[in-house]
Amino acid sequence: MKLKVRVLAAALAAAAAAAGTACRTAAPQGVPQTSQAAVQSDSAAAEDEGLSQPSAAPETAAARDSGASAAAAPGRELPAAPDEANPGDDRDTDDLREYAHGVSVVENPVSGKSWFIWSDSYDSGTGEDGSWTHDVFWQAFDPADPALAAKRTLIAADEAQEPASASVAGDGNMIVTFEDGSDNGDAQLSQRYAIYDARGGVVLAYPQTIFMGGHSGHAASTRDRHVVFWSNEWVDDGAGENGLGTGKDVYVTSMRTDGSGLQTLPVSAGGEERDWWPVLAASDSRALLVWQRYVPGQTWARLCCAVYDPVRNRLVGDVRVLPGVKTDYYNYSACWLEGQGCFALLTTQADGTGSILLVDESGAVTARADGLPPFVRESAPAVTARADGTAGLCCPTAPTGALFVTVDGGTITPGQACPAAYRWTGCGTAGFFKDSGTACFVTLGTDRRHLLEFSGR
Ligand SMILES: [Ca+2]
Ligand SMILES: [Ca+2]
Repeated sequence: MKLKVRVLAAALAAAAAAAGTACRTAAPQGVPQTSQAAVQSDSAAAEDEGLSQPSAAPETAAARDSGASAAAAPGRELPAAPDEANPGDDRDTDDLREYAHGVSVVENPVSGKSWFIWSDSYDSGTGEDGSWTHDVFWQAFDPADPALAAKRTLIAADEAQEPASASVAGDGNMIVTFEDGSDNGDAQLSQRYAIYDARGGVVLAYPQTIFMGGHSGHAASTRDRHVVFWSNEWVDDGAGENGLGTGKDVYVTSMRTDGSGLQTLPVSAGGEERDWWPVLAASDSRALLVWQRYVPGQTWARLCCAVYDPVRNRLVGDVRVLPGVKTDYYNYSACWLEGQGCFALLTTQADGTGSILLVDESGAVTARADGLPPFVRESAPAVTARADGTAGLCCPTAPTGALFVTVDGGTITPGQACPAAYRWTGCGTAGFFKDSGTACFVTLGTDRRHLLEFSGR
């Protein structure tokens, strides 16, 4: 049975919105000119309709004056209280991931199809014994005109399959991986996956198992390999977030895009270090592995990273413990910046500020920006390679809004800070650029998905 082994941190302190230039006032199509951020939610009705059925009309979250703080933004939408969102559902609310956990945006380079892939238990609820029930769902979307539509079941099994994490390789084959509470015998959990082709056909059907007992894994794909970074074992001694313990070791597994040639490497295993919550990003040929390392007596973690070569199944250089980073538990992400030749690592530090580090393919930290607004737990920024050669990022900021950032030749420049009414959860958020100046995010609320849009630079 999969219970709440990890609990969401106390809500991030509502740090004042970072000073920044106002967002461009030009509104996205279909949104009133007063809007700087549009919010669309998939209503329960939309969930009952066919895949191509348009979702409910977008609701507008408007901040009427440029530079207005999020707190002052009128007309905002906030998630309903959990007990309102789920009438008759007695799920407790200390860990919102009980409702939904893990979302990826996958844009297939071969078929041109794009999907949202995520885990939720919106309809299935929580078992009477408290066990989670998430299944994995998907929805196709048009990146140039994204909209929420009815969800379709990708993988359903007993207990919970979460957090879903998906990525696509150069030939269009896609891996979907998650921690699986189903059918594990004494192991209780396992890291499992399935592989699909460019059109969504099954290449390797669920359940494929990476490791019995494995948990918390995430996926990224190079041109010709899928990479899953996962954790093993749990140390339950009252340490870690809300006293629920920590993971112990982290391993990486890679395979060809059809799932053959599976190989595993211990990244940090054994020893005294307690390493967990492994996330990653991939370039054409390498993956940046990022995880947290427990610091005894503290309520923050060290952030560790390593670059992995999935063809040779070895690390490029050593494991690095990033100096001067005291990360808020679970609050970091990584992405590859096409055209810049580096990864970006985003983290929220224990003092409530955000940091971005650039890491090259050999694992060296080449640039760093601190003192940024805090980022949203379990959020992946939207990333674009601009025509002028720079990389544009749009990063969800806690508790609301988003920050545009430009990376150019090793320089990290914060751009516009965009207010919004929607209050992010830590359940999972994934971004993409709709056009060069508009970032969109699919994000998991307590009873439905939401789609948000920010215009700026
Ligand atoms: Ca399930
Ligand atoms: Ca260890």
